[in-house]
Amino acid sequence: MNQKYKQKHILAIHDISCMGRCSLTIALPVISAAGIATSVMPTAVLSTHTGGLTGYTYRDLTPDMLPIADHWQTLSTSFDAIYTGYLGSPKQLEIVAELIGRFKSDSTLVVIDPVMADHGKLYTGFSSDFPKGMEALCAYADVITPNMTEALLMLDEPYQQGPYSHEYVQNILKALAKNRKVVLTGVYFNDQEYGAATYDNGSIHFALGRKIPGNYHGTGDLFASVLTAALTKGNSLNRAADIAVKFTAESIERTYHAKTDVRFGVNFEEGLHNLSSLTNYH
Ligand code: PXL
Repeated sequence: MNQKYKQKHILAIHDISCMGRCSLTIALPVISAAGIATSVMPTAVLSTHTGGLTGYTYRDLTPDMLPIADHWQTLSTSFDAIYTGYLGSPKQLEIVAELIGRFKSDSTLVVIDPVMADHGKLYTGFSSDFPKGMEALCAYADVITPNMTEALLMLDEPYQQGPYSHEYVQNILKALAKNRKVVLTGVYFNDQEYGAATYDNGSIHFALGRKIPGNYHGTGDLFASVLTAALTKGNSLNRAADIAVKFTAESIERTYHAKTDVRFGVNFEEGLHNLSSLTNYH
């Protein structure tokens, strides 16, 4: 292999929600459009995601995860990043820790999005002890990307609605850091701007875009997928967060103007043609 032309390769571990853009139906197109080869490990197949939709089917793929990994280990493959999102059970948290042990090399970036809650509530199907298990998995991460609800659950603190003070956000970042980088989403200090705050070895950065009314499903997955792609291409944490906020805010804005049902996610597809150049290393 000619290293100069070596393409980056990411392993994305999330569910497939067949309809209602989130998890792998976002991670795969987004990371691919950024120019990065994407291998996927699906954790479950659902007819739709569980947010605001009822009657969905759920096929648990836990028994397939280690056999898939066993096969890959015969192929001498390597990953520049391992990126995990929605994991449906405590058993899957354990399996993902094992997969990181098997596939992480010194140069592999581990991004864990502790997907489990939003707007002050755990997602349907998660028990109240799940955040403890997710917090334990996050010990394996180089970067974690919780939203405000997930961050407070990991810290065992009560949920607070925004707008927040700078001091409040800084304290959450510091409490979560523990030798890893933190990108906290759902951060806002007023009704004009909305975005993320990063924490890297004591330094804090705010990446904010225009605040658009409404709660749009799948935006956490979109943000974390763009962030992971930008980091894997060598961008700094702060630049990656700026890129991910810009791309996510533009996708929300398109959806806001189209007035589509927010449960089906945001129109990120019409931004994909720019994503490769947007995420290039600067
Ligand atoms: O977007 C996060 C997510 C991912 N996967 C499934 C979900 C959710 C949020 O509700 O239900 C299955």
